[in-house]
Amino acid sequence: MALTPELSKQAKWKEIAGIPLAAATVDNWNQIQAFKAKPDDLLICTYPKSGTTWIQEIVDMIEQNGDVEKCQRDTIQHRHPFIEWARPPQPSGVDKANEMPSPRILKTHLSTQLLPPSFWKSNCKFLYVARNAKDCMVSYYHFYRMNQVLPDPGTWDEYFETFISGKVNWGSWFDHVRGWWEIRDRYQTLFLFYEDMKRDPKREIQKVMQFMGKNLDEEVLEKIVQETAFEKMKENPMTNRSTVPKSLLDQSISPFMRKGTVGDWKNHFTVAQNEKFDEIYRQKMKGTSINFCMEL
Ligand code: PPS
Repeated sequence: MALTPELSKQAKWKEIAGIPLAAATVDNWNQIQAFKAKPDDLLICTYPKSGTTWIQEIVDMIEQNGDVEKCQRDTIQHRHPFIEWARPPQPSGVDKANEMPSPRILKTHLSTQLLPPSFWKSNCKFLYVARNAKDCMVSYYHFYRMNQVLPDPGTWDEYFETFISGKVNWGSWFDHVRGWWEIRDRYQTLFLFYEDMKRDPKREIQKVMQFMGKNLDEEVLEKIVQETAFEKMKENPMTNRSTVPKSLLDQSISPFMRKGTVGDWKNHFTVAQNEKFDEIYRQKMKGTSINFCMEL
């Protein structure tokens, strides 16, 4: 029987420990888990839609000492190997990382629970960016709408329930953020917040610079602030995903660089949804000291 588009979309997703992941990632799980991290690796870690592209561009700009041309060498999704990425016959994220000279800068959306164990053993540097759950949910909803490989998110009300249940790609926001927050003092971790990056980008970029062991002039720092601003990155073909075919990302439905703001959740959540979400948040995040800013 031929698969309908819907069924063929679903067939592309499997689970590991109850966490939905791309089927090709799950099929490649042994290679991913056996990945050999090195002590001088820097791993960019995020829950999806938390500012991954933004922090990647910042890290690359710092690494290239503010040289814009060098940052134009490739699209952002190809500059840092994405550890769990697999789309045969293309080389996997692990293959690309293995080919990369050290010191390597790598990327993952995996939770602490699923991270290849060698990252812990090698005491790598972790750069985590967290975004408040409500804006993350909104951004992920629009990404599900425009991403032609992900399952149909349904209506906003339907997606709201799916997100809360954690049955989205890479799993529960709550488990992800809790996990990385809890390990931050035991490993070399810089834990940043999307909202702080919006409020004071220069200060947060300075933190990244120090964490990377770099010392750049004030002028270079200012340039990085300007080049990584939302409006600049929205127009930059190396960061705005415009090179990805429409059959994968349909930006006429919703642009990848959509709004880049804090508090867009207020345009989506009903009063009842907000109350329900706050209650679930209290339960799921009970006992953690993490604090999110919900509006600027
Ligand atoms: S992905 O697909 O998981 O890699 O997406 P990710 O890059 O993590 O998140 C996409 C959201 O980040 C916003 N974005 C930015 N915000 C502020 N400043 C800059 N420079 C920036 N670059 C990307 C992007 O617009 C998505 O958020 P929403 O709320 O959907 O606009």
